[in-house]
Amino acid sequence: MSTRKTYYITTPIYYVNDVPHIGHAYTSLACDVLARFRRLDGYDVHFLTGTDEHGQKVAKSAAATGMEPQAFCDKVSRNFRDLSATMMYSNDDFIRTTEERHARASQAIWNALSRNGELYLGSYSGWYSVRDEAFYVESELVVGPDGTRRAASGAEVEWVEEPSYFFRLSAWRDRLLDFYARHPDFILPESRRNEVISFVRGGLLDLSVSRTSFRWGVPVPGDEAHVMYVWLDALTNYITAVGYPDAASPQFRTYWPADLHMVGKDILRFHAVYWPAFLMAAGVDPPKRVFAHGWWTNEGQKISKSLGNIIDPVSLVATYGLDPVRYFLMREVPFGNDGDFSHRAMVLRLNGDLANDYGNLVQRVLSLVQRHCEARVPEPATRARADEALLGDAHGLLAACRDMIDVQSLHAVLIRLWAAIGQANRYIDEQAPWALRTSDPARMRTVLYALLEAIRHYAILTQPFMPVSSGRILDQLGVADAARSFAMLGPAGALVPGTALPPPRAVFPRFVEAAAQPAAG
Ligand code: ME8
Repeated sequence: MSTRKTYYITTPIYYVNDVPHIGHAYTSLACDVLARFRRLDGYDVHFLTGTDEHGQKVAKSAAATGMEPQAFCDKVSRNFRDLSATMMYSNDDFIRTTEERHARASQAIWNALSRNGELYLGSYSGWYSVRDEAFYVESELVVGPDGTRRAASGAEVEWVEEPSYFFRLSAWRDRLLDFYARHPDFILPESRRNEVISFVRGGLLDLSVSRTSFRWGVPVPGDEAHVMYVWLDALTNYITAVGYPDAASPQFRTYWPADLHMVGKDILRFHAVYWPAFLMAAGVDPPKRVFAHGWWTNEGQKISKSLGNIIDPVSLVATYGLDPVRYFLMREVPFGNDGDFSHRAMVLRLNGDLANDYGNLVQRVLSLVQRHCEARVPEPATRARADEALLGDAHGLLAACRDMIDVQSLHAVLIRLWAAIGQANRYIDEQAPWALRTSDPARMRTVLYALLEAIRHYAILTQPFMPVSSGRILDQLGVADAARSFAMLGPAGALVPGTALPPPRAVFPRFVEAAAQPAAG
């Protein structure tokens, strides 16, 4: 078992009914940033993502293509794996719910629930939405002008009557409320926590946890006419991946309970109500936190297949580059809020924050060092007050960023880092090292050294967000791979005067709009 601090973080497992879009890319990206940050900060991280492959929705999508469900899942799941590579996610595992390890874990949690008297056989008659894979009571539905009932999500519902096992969720109301009270930061952001608490306070109905009208799922142990409800199966992935039901396994003991389940706000109820109830009922500790982030729209419109406005992360990366896309998604919207993707906003961030603020700073400093310090890290003399202020700020960044990472305030980390970059830009303008070349070369070297050191801090701390570009900056500063962790911030990893530096190359090119095609004729 690891003696280091551990951090187990998960994305939702995505349905294989669809190609990955910006929404999926976003959730996984947030997790990747958090995982990379914790790794650089010395944690033993386990970062899990994967695909949700059972249930009626996937079965129907497979049938529509004429493929066997498993072959269909294999094909679509591959797209999500490929997305990990495109976006450079650093996940340690990729789980698929059609894997053998998962059938074993799902049946084990079922057996634990059954043993503990938490399940009973009955019959479900009520509304079901295949799109949401959720049961709804009449009062949750809205009747549209055309007379059809829909869930609040807009999904169509159908009437279902079938034998079903139920989980005694109604009996968990007070224990859940007590759990939320004892763990005030189990659900973030706080507004979402309040929504969940008022939902649970309103009373819970027993939950149907098996289906009999189709076969694409994990068979219920001992009653194979039933398959497990896809959400019970899907949520279990988080413990499958760390070795459940082998609770004594080193992996389970090291990583469970998970530190963070990252989800979109659409699936908070499943994670913050059903999941802790299932776990406590099965005798397993609940996770430490569920964070529900907001929803992306495209140029002001809801993203949907039927509107044909799905944003493909692969083409986004092809257009703007990987790191600019990663930066934009994490910076543009306060993490937790809804956000809108637009080309204009993307270009503003790319040319403003990246090319002008960060890129120019690095380029200016490295070019001066190249020209006036014989392409070597200069030897600093005694620091002036302005140098102390610049470096003091750089040295304080890690503690500030950590506090924000602790509450998943990802945009705030970038705002803080760009405040530092802004300070460095003002410092270089005020100190004007280019003007000191002949009048006071020792002072010029001190200023450039302070700037190189400040940039080293920024580049180490931007690594979780922009791994490629930050790496290129660190290459140009002559920082060895082993000296890029957070332990090397501050004086520990200070640049060594005399180190030879390669010729500078711009890291953040400006985005130039393709010239309009001349009109024909
Ligand atoms: O719900 N904006 O899978 P799913 C932001 N299989 N995030 C978005 C988004 C958008 N427009 N669209 C999707 C499922 N997402 C279940 C999960 S977990 C045990 C099972 C993201 O493929 C967001 O994270 O429908 C949302 O919660 C998730 O994709 C839903 O993915």
